[in-house]
Amino acid sequence: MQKPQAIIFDLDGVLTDTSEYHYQAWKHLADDEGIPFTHEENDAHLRGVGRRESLMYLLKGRSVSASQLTEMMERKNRYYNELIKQMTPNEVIEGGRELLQEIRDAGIKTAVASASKNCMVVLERLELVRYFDGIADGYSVVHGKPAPDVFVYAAGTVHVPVSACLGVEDADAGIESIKAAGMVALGIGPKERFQRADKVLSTLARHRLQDMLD
Ligand code: B16
Ligand code: MG
Repeated sequence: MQKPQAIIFDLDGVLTDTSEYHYQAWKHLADDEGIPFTHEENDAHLRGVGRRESLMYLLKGRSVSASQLTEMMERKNRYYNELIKQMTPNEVIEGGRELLQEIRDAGIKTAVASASKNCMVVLERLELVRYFDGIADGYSVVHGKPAPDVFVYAAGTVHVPVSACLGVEDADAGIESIKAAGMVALGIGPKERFQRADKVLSTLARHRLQDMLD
């Protein structure tokens, strides 16, 4: 592809493996409630999906009141925060910092487009904030992935038209969001996970800018 003017990164599962922490927090809640829940289900149904939608999947049709729903979302978030408060800058993917610096040195803008309301905490724990020209997170837009809004918002933060942006995502819902925004999409993970990615890499670790563009 042509050199993009901006590269917009999803956070969880792309720049760091917080997706495992999200899984552990959901698993804790599922165990509390006596609901069976596996790693495979997490990968297939919850990856990159917002908090409320994730809980709706986890409940598997059990009927609960609105206040119970809120309490469960808060409980999962407490469990997740317990896990991420231990994070250190070592949990950035291998070579991630160097890759972000290389992108910036090439004159390409960098932004984050995360569904997470904990995005800033994670970026701060990882000491990554200074590598981004713009940040869009779970507080930035109303409609989450697969709606295009968070990627469009992120492009706006760096003043680059969507057609000149490359979006990077580990979740199929995120790839749908990138394509709906009118961007080129790079999927991170196994090829079978993605329906509409323009290119797929199994991981972003140990890669250079050129590997993302070839
Ligand atoms: P929170 P991303 C997503 O972040 C996660 O992949 C997903 O597992 C999580 O449910 C969602 O954020 C909401 O997160 O509960 O922290 O607000 O992959 O878009 O960076
Ligand atoms: Mg993700």
